[in-house]
Amino acid sequence: MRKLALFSLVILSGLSVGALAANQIIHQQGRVFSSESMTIKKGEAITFLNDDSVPHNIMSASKGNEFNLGSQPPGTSTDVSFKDVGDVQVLCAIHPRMKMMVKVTD
Ligand SMILES: [Cu+2]
Repeated sequence: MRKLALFSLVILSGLSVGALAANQIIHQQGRVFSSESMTIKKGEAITFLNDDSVPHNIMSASKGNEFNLGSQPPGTSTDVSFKDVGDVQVLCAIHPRMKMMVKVTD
C-alpha cells in the first residue's frame, strides 16, 4: 500500500513538471502575431506556429537573441529559445506590420 502511494506521487509530480515545461505558442493567423508581447525566462523557448495560409519569416535583430527562421510554410512550427535577458523585438520579414515583443527575464 505504501509502495503504491509513493509510485502515484512520482507519476503526479512527473506530470506537473511536464506541464510547466510546455512552450508558450505564438500563432500567426491573419498575418498578425497572436500576442503583442510575451514574457519568458532565459533559456526557455516559444513555439512559433504558422497557422496562416501564407508563408511567414520570423526574425529578430535584438542583440544577444538574434535569429532568422527563414520562410516558414503554412502548417509548420518552429521552437525558438532565448539566450539573453532583455526585450526582444520579433518581426516578420515579409509583413512589416507583424511585430511583437518578447521580454526575457532571469
Ligand atoms: Cu509574415
